[in-house]
Amino acid sequence: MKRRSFINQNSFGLAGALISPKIFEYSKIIDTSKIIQNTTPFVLSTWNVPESNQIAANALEKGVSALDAAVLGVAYEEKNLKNNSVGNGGAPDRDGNVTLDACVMDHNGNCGAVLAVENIMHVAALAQDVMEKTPHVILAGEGAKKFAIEQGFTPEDLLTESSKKAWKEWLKKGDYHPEINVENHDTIGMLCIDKQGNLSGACTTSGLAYKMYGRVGDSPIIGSGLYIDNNVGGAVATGLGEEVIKTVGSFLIVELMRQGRSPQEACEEAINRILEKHEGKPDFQVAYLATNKKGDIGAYSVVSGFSYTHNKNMINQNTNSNSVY
Ligand code: SD4
Repeated sequence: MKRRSFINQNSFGLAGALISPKIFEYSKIIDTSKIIQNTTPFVLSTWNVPESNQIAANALEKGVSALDAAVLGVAYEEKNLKNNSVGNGGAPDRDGNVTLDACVMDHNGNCGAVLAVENIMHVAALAQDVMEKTPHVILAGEGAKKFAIEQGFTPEDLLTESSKKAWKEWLKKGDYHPEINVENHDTIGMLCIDKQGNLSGACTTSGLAYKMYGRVGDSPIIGSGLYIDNNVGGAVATGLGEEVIKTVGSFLIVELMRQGRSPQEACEEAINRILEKHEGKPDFQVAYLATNKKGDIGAYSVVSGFSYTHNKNMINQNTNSNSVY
């Protein structure tokens, strides 16, 4: 079964993930003699997303690759109408268009991204298709949508009644200050390590609520919203994308780890790079989450309130936030 039809047909409930045909399909094609049995599947995500992590962890347990597990895990949030920063139900731009951004990166350094895509819910899977089925890394806007439809994705209206209502409320003031604070963002960045010991990741978002039409943040930019080096570790970002892009945050964190910093030290240094440019207390949030190849975790944010989900061996641990304040 192709990824899209799986995604479209599956409710992504936990039970669905446990018995998914895709997972059985994967377990059939994997040569289990090559699996390093003592490597623990590892899932790490921004924000409080136990269902997404569980789905990815279940997939990893079955021997699915880290990349496929991450795409599968974030797809739950892309479909989750309660998450208004990702996929279906994501907050629109100031003109009422829901435009989505996503990227993926695998253990070989391959990557794919889609920018400002409309009407396609599962943009992380689409980014994976860009990576695997085109000679390119990035497709944007109408071109990305056209490619999605060619690949079998179903176009749909992603502006839900509640997102529309919130947008109409925002329009009353029409105050154009891209909003990003502790409460209103849930971009999902997910890092997975599979049974082969390979690290991959995915990042998916609707971006800033009420952004300008065509605005793209850090989330689909390789090195900013996500970066993986299978010899070192990986990092993901959430928060005000402009600040992440200016400091190429995720790449910076991985490079700092390469130079010997722990994931925690690397995340703190990357936040400090941002803070150095802002006198006084910044009125925005940026948060980083990282792991090295051993599975040591780092997390740090400009403002307290960042949470992440660490799912190791099918155990969900919703851990607390780190902050400079
Ligand atoms: C962006 N980093 O578009 C994203 C926003 C975000 O949860 O993280 N929202 O800038």
